[in-house]
Amino acid sequence: MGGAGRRRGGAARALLPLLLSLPLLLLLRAAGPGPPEEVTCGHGNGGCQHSCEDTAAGPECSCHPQSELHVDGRSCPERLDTALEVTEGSATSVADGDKRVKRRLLMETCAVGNGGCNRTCKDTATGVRCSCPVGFTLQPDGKTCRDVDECQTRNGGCDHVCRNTAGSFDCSCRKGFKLLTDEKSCQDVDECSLERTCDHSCINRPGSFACACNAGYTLYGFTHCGDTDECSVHNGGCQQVCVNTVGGYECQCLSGHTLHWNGKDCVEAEGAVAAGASPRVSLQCTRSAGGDRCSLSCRSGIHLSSGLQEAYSVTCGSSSPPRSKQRESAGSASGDVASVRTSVTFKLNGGICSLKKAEPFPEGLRPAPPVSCRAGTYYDGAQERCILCPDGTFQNEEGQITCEPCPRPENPGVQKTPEAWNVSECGGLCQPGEYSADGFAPCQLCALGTFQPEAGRTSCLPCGGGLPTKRLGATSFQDCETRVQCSPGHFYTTTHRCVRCPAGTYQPEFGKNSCVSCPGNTTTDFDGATNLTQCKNRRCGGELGDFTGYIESPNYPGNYPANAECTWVINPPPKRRILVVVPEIFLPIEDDCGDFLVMRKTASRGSATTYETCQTYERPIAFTSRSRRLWIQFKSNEGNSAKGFQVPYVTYDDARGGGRT
Ligand SMILES: [Ca+2]
Ligand SMILES: [Ca+2]
Ligand SMILES: [Ca+2]
Repeated sequence: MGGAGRRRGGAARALLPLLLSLPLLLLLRAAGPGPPEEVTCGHGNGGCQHSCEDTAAGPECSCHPQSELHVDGRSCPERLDTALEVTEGSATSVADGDKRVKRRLLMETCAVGNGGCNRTCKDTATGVRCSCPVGFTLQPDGKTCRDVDECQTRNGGCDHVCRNTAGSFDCSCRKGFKLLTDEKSCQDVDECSLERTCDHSCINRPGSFACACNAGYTLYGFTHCGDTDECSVHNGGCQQVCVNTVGGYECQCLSGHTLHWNGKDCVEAEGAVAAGASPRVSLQCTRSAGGDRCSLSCRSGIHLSSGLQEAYSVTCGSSSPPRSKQRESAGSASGDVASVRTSVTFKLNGGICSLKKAEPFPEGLRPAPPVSCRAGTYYDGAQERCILCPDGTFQNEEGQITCEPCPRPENPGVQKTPEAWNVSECGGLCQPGEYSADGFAPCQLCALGTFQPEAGRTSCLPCGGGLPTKRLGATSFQDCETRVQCSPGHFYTTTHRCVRCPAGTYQPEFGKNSCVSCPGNTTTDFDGATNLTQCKNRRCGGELGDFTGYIESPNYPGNYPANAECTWVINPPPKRRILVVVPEIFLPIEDDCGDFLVMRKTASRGSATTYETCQTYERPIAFTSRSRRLWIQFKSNEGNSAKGFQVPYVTYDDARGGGRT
């Protein structure tokens, strides 16, 4: 009430000069007795406080608009304040309307119930005034504040997502973009600038990225490159021996034969071997319990490299130096040996030696380069455009970065076509479905019961099992009239059955007679795989670095394999503690927590546990380990799989010194 009291006192003070002037005016009136004197406006304003007008009955007073003529007919008290002060004295003489005015003036102040204002209240000469903070608007009632939905106007200025909040709004960006410091603009994340994004090449794209592998490698798990086992399908197209190597493969020929210029066929050696010719290789296989025993003889150096599981790759001779990345087994031997004879056990697919050509990139997984160059051209990174294949080269695939050299005919008179999009355009080559003694025209169609998918070949492949073809000149095994149509995940055998692709291989297509080996060190969880994504790297676990490192689920960021069991140990140096960040973790939601990640002090279940989850969390969390060392385990069951996790950690100096151990 202090405010109201002051207000009333203020009004009284304003009236004071008027009240003081009243006795003087009354005095003037009282001086009236005696001889009647002519009173006019020209004399003392006729006694009027404001305006005076001479009439027949004498001067008539009136007041300025803000004032009201007093009952004395002369003075002009201020209209509003007069009413107020008068009502103070004699409540019975005022109208009800005046009561309301009084209540408003006396009671409605910011001190009482915030003046009815929703947010900010301010006293003014004409009453309270409500206002709202930034982000709110005052409603028509003059009191209530309501949030402004900024997102309704031009999306709040946000590039991507606008989310309205009380009094404000938030911009956010779609996955693969980051919010800039203006908190509105979104910019693509350049994943390629980060370490470990791709094994080989990385291609940044707006909102995403793609990985690509060097020739001879197959992309798996989205970012990894594993050697393509070209020999797993159609024997790599080799007529006799196919030798898979890391990043490539090689066709070789048996004793008495030399490799044809097409690198795949073998031709009978005539007379003496020309100087500098390909090293001759002799491979003879015999069936015995558990597999085929092969006897190999080479003229010069031999390189052995262990392959997948029980399979072994054999490279003979010195025509191509062993690749630096090639793993050599303990039994490898190399040197200037005139003739090496060794015995090697090969892993063979269902006893079939001749397999189909691999398709390293299934549809949809193959990454495209920034500019997709058509067949017959290649992408020049320096010029950033597509260039026609130069004379004597060809390119039969889109979006490549090189052109392949055309094969050289033994007859140099055969001309070559520039800008070739297919090896068969190099000039004079036999087309797919054809063959000739040297691979060049004139060519013959493949006989019934045989097919040839490649150009420039000297022979055709048999359908096997006595199967016929519908026509001459067949180009693929699908032209062979099989007795059943095999579905993906199966291959056709010479016994006319469809057999599930063995573990470690897959087949995405119908009607094939082979399965494709998984790339690199990957394998499938089960047999009958239909897709390259079912090839997974199972490697995981181990002792981790002292200061910094990361753990990731096997095959990350591809789905992790079934029945995985990985154990890591972080053992920091004395007086250091472990800080772990889990940016996100993807585990399928299962009732029984079949797949889980746990971090605790030791392998013992009762030891101090820092982290344990069997669920997906997409929001990042960071925590300090409860124990000085960490034992980390990830286990998956046979059920659903998911992307898993990549969890970085650092160890830091624990300044406090003490703490749990
Ligand atoms: Ca808002
Ligand atoms: Ca990107
Ligand atoms: Ca290879």
